[in-house]
Amino acid sequence: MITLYAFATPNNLKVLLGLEEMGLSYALKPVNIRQGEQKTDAFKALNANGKVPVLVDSDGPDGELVLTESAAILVYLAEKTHQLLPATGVSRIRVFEQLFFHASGISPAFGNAGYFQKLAPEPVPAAIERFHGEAIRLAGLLDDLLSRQAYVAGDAITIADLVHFGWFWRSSFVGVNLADMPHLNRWYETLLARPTFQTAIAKLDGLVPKA
Ligand SMILES: N[C@@H](CCC(=O)N[C@@H](CS)C(=O)NCC(=O)O)C(=O)O
Repeated sequence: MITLYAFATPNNLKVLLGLEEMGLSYALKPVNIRQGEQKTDAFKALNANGKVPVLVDSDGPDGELVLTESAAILVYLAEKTHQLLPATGVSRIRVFEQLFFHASGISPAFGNAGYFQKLAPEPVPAAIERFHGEAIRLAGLLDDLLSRQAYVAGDAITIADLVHFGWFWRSSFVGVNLADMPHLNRWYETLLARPTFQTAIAKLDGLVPKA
């Protein structure tokens, strides 16, 4: 039995996309981060870092497995199901290249670009220039990569596409205009059209309580 603790944000969408793409059955437990539920003692017993997503697999390799970090969760699920991650060779390394590029580059730049433009209590122009500029530059690298191949790690969809998609799903929050990047836009629209992606997005949206 797989349980995913999550809320409607990019890092959580990444894991939901994986669960849907891999055809796994799972229970979804909302953790409302707008109300601070991720900072309760009960939740921090699952993740001392006080963040979602957290995956609990009662049928892990050594018994119950509690796992944090969206990219690590996707690697775990891919290896469990033998899907979306080549078993060996350069094509496998290309997936990890993109996962690390995402975790060290795209994710912090996009998160901070969105924060300083939309959420910061006061304007900090230098921070906007730095993080928004970096978000656009990194998206441009992906646009160039996708001018030569169908997916970010090669010719087949992998978990690397899922992690990048999570943040491009929030590109308007970040201020990255996909219309300016034709190859990235083609990739995004192709993924968005997949029924599994539509299901994951609908389930994620359902985690936000209706006003
Ligand atoms: N590196 C982590 C980041 C997790 C993360 O930042 N989660 C956010 C939501 S996208 C969160 O829980 N924020 C609430 C908080 O920091 O209090 C991952 O990829 O899973």
